[in-house]
Amino acid sequence: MTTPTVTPYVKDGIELDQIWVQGIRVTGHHGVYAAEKETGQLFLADVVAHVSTHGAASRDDLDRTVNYSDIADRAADVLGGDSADLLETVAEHIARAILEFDGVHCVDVTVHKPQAPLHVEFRDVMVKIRRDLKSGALWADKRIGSSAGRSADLLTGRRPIDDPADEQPAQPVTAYLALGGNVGDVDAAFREALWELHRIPGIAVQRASSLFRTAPVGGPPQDDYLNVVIEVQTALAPRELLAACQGVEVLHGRERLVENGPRTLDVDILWYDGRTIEAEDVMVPHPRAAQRAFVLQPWATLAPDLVIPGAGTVRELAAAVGAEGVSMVAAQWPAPEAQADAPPAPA
Ligand code: PH2
Ligand code: MG
Ligand code: MG
Repeated sequence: MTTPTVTPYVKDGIELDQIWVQGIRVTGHHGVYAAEKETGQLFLADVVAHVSTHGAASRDDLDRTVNYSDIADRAADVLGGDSADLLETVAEHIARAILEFDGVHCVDVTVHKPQAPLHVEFRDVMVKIRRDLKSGALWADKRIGSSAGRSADLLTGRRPIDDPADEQPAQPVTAYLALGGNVGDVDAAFREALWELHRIPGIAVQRASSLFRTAPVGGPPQDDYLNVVIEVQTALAPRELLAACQGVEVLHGRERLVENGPRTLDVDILWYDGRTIEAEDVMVPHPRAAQRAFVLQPWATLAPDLVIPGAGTVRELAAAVGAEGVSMVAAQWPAPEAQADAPPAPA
């Protein structure tokens, strides 16, 4: 990550010091579109608090400075809190919250929305603001959010874990995702989705399975699906990875009208570091993966020896469910000629 410089803030003729917290990462529900509010996506914030650190340094005393862990908590509370339409609003709320800390005279806040629903390829969208006490004092009486009981661990910078679905891995881990769809140019949507996933901070797409055409399972009468399974390396917690998958679905205009109904793009987590997670919103391994030929047949071309906790290997399960209704349409996917502009090398 490149570290930009931040123009010093001058108070009483003296440049203040800066405390930085970069890449605070939370699933939020901000956006103009209803689907963004409902599904959520990744938001990131960078915060620079302008303070004088001389007093704290001379006495080596945390009470005389601003605890960066508190900065991170307040920013995370706003990112993950009440949904706003605009990034501008989110940035403003973070700035107000940080200015409430004693000793902070000015704050720079950048809010990133790398999965914003745009019509073109892009890397990131961000809004950057500077607010100082002169402007911030207006809101000093407004308390935003609460960080009660959510202080980060000072050594690791991570929050204490009260839910395994929020546990960020110490090192990137392997995960498998299933892609499916049966509306529009699904092959193109899959290839775009690889890019969209790959450019999310904390996800690196590694390999793809063969591509399969599959008869619809469940739901109303509908067209055949295309299905593929991909392998990623991820530094995201399971719930963050889910939000990233759902954000990519939103980019492809996915609407949830009928259960198991036709869709432009479905992205499901199949497997995450061999873990079992049973939260209401995050189930790993995918609860129906071990019964579905449209998942297992592609998966068996990518990771036959992988063990699905509590079920068996992908190869065994694929053999057990059989291949009725599913047929390979491309052993090598994305097609070799499409790979010049594809991010990952397929299997
Ligand atoms: N996804 C479903 C329901 N049914 N059928 C096929 N063939 N492929 C899918 O991806 C699929 C499905 C729910 O996600
Ligand atoms: Mg899904
Ligand atoms: Mg699904």
